[in-house]
Amino acid sequence: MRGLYFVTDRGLCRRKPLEEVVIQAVKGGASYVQLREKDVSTRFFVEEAQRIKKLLEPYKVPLIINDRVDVALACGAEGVHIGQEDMPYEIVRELMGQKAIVGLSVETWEDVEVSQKLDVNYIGVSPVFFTPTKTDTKNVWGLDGLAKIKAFSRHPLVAIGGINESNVHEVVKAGTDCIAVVSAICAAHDPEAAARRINDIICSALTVPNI
Ligand code: TZP
Ligand code: MG
Repeated sequence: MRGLYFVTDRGLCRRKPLEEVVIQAVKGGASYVQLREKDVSTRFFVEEAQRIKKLLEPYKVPLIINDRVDVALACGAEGVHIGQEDMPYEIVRELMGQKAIVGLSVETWEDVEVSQKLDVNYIGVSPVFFTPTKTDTKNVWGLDGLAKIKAFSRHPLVAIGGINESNVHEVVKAGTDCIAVVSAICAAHDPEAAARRINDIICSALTVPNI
């Protein structure tokens, strides 16, 4: 896991179709897309996931489904992202298979410790900063918390929460491998340009050529 990871939020998309925002984010440099839906029917979620899976194929960008293993399996997604209250990791792995990307959010230090015993593909450090996009979180890690997790964890880190152009450089420098962004892309007037600016900062902070 490396680079920019775009997480969707249909409510923040400024009346643009979600599919359009996803493609713009990818054109701007997102290396992963997570489809996150909290208020749609299962039928809608599956059909949307199937459409987005097809759209992403030419770009070779993996699709990761938030929370719902059934939806991930139904659309053939490359991965699933689970939180501490979702299906237990071992069952997710069993259902998704060894090749799938399985990410797990960590909200407390205990979550970080427990995650070390699991073969997750990454842990989502959630949230790094306060964010109005998701308020039912336990603890804000801050840059110090992120650096502490980096020093301790054997898993790649995906930092999420309140990250935008103005702070992404310092978040990468604190040690994360990957940056997940919702509103800084979804709610931008030009999501492609916003993704490109954020990705450029990530790539220069990682001191690697643009991903
Ligand atoms: N998980 C932890 S914070 C968050 C999620 C899904 C939302 C991040 O949204 P934003 O707009 O990038 O702060
Ligand atoms: Mg969840």
